[in-house]
Amino acid sequence: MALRSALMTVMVAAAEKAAKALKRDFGEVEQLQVSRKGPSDYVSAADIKTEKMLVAELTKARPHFGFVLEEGGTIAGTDTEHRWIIDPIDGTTNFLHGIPHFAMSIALQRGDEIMAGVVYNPITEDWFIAEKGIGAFHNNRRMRVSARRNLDDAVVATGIPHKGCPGHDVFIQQSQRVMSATAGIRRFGTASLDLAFVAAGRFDAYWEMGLKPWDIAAGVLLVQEAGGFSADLHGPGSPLLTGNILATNADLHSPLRKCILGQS
Ligand code: LIP
Repeated sequence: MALRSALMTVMVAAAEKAAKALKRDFGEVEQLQVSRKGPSDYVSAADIKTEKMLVAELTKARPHFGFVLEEGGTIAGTDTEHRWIIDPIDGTTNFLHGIPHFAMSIALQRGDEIMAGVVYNPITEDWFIAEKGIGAFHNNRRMRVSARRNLDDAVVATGIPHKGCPGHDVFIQQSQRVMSATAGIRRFGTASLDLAFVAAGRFDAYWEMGLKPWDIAAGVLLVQEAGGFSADLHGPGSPLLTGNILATNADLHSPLRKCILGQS
């Protein structure tokens, strides 16, 4: 990246530092695939270790900001306006299975607004970054959401509720409608990268239900700064609060929403 703000420099440096250990851990997980016990304890340790490193680095740079963490919960800062929202390994199931499609997701929130976001896949070394009002970038290139206008041509990413989570029946009905109206559905397993791919114009849209703020906080800003928008799937609420998201360009939003929800 050619020009970076001081804030983005801090976020990228923290991710770079934590990525070194995470890459080694991923290498280890790849080795452990063939063992009968599997690498799951190892992966939760990697998750916690990465989060601790990110917290330590970000605290060094901005000592008063709070945190909303996937693993460590909420930590109040003395600056109550600013908080980091972090998923150290988004796409844990992929990581666990040695699939190199996962990311660190780091967002900075001020009040209710996401001001900056970094989604970084340390294996492919893909950086997706955005700052409010400045734009969204994939490595050094500015991102734009896709310009497709017809559902027929759209490739739509989604997420399937995990075993034990509610919504399997609803999801099957939704995907049945989407698969007969679009060019295809993709399920890659990492919400932050799904949103980054919408921002990059690779996916025309993405929807998922039951997400947590750390899965989508950075990605929502990537899409917004790339000219698209994210909304709650069902109504006016913020997807960061409801966990149900539809992210796409302005043309596809309404027809796709109606299609997903089965409204004529
Ligand atoms: C996961 C997401 C994935 C979604 C899962 C889960 P985790 O995050 O990125 O796309 O389908 O429900 O939220 O748990 O790997 O950090």
